[in-house]
Amino acid sequence: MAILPILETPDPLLRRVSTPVETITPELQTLIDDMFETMYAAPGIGLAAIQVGVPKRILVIDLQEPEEEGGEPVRNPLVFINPEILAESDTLQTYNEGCLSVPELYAEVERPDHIRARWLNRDGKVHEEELDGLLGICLQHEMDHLEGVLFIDHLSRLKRDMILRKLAKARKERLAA
Ligand code: GNR
Ligand code: NI
Repeated sequence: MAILPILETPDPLLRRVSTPVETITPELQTLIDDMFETMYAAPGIGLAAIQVGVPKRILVIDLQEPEEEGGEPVRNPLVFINPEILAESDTLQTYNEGCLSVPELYAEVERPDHIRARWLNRDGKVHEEELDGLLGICLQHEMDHLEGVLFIDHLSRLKRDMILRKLAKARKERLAA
């Protein structure tokens, strides 16, 4: 297992459209294991393969929500290969999103509040389910990565430019330090 470097905007790879997985090989299983290790270490609740530089339609998600208030987080690792959205609700929900590839910045993003999705799990078995709440949001955020889309693309031009300026400034300060 290995922790992989996470690409950050404006890395042009993050804008690539990822290609479908044709066969689930042992190499892909290793990549999936490494993606989980990388996501848990970050820490994050989701990760798309392109965020570690691999343009394939693979996502991992683990919301790590405590089963009860104040309890220890329970691990629930989910793998989504070649995910598709079959339907989405007209009703929207807003969530203060962040992204490991847009470090330290959060913004309110509006998305359908539930979706029907189909995907393959790590064994290649087909799943189809209605997803809502944070899992629905996270899957939509990760699926955007497969199309080269970042959460900041959903914001107004003004807000996005403000965020990109902040990022460039932080980067400059980091280099100067
Ligand atoms: O860790 C993450 N948290 C998060 C919070 C709100 C909405 C989406 C996310 S996904 C993000 C990890 C990430 O960048 N995945 O691509
Ligand atoms: Ni992200």
